Amino acid sequence: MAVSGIGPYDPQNIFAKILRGEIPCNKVYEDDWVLAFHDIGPKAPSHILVIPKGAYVSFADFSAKASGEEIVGFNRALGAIARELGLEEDGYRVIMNVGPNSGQEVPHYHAHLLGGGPLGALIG
Ligand code: DGP
Repeated sequence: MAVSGIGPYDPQNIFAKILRGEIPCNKVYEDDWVLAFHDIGPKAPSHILVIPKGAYVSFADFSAKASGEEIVGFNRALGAIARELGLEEDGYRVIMNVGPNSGQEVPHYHAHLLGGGPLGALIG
């Protein structure tokens, strides 16, 4: 079900459960700021979800409320994961869905990191 990108945070959302270890995931990276794991329904040869450890509904919520340390930590980790997975040479795409128009399904901020093969043009 589509959700608002800025509504109250639901601690029972599926990614909150993954963060608490209540539901398993195929983890690729973890540090103080983020957890990264394989998407359950990959849309590219490599499709990783990178989520902050803090409770944010979406990019809109995160960009407005997270501390500078959290924002830097998240973005540095996102870039490092792409590098470590070998996605930089041929390129990759990062997508953050926010709210109903985007089709955001899980109300915990996440970046989709897509690569490992041609992705097709979204724009242009
Ligand atoms: P979005 O539409 O941006 O909210 O994307 C949510 C993504 O989360 C979607 O690509 C499927 C993925 N997903 C949903 N439930 C699970 C889960 O339990 N485990 C994993 N690994 N991915 C999930």
